[in-house]
Amino acid sequence: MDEILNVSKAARRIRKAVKHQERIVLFSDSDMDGISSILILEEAIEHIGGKVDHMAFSNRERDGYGMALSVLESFREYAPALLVLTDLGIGNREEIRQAREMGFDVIVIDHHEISGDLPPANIIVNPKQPKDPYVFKTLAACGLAMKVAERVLGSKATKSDKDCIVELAVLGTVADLMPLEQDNREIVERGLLALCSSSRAGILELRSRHNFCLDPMSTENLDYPISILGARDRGEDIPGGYYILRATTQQEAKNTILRLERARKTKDREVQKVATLLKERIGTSSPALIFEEVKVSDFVLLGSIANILVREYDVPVFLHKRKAGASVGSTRAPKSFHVVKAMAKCKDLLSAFGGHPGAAGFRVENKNIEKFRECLYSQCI
Ligand SMILES: [Mn+2]
Repeated sequence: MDEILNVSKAARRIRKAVKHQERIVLFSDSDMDGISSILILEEAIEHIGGKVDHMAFSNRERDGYGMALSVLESFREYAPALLVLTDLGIGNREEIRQAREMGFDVIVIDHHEISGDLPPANIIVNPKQPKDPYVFKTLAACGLAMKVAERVLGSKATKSDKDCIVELAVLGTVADLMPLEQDNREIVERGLLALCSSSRAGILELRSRHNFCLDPMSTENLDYPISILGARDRGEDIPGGYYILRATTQQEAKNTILRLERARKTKDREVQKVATLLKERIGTSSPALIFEEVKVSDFVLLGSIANILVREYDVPVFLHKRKAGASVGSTRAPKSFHVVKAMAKCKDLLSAFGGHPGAAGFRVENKNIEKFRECLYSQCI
């Protein structure tokens, strides 16, 4: 069976970087899929005797969608180096062009929809790219990172090495709501078993607080660990989920878990409150599309609020938080509506956008908001 395009090539390039002691920089989205992806690669690199020199996670509220130029600028001191982007990057044409100019070799491991030309990265792993022969297209980024990491480890990888990878991949795959079929089904089956026999301190501590290894094992049991590990950690450069999964003792993991449990409760309250306010605002009208400015403490709450509205009204939902100059937004939609294609039709009005057919993000200058709204509406009537 065909392999996903460039999986082996990416693995060879990473091995080469380790062998020649090149500097390695990893950059990822900060959600569960991104955290899983970065950990899978970092641990594979360490396993073959290498090290990651710098690692960072995107801050969507501050930097928008993908890799911002300001973020790239903060990597400059590491060039020349191998820069690996996971769970983002497929839309960062200009940023990757500049990264190459700075002296980075760039690998993009991303599963987001491709609109327009591919970025000028050295190696791109994304089954959605035109020439990719692989039949199954809907792996999470961590599923792709897993395939690369398994190649990095090579034939010497033991079952326990592979378990360490797949227990991370199941978390990102389930959190990213990937269809649980074919490759993903295998990741889930193996991953649940691996999680439930894991010796990772953070996993043991999570299990001791809330046993998610019930019989029968099911992805629904992962709601608790994912809600903690995938919590967007406001103001933190490195998300707490990363620290929990890297912790060497349960006590070390516990401190972060307690902090994130508190944060989750506060977040849930705010999500419910704002969703209720919006429902009151929309009332009993039956809108073709919901497009609203929302006041929230944190941009990352928009996705959860939009999910509630999609369930309630069954129409595409675009929510944005206004900031000086530009607004950042999050969108969710029922299956019948492709949000990335819809935004692509309005792309001249947007400074950035990208994501999946049913869940994506955007950044729009405040002066263009009304036109953007009209552009979307015109596609819904
Ligand atoms: Mn993802």
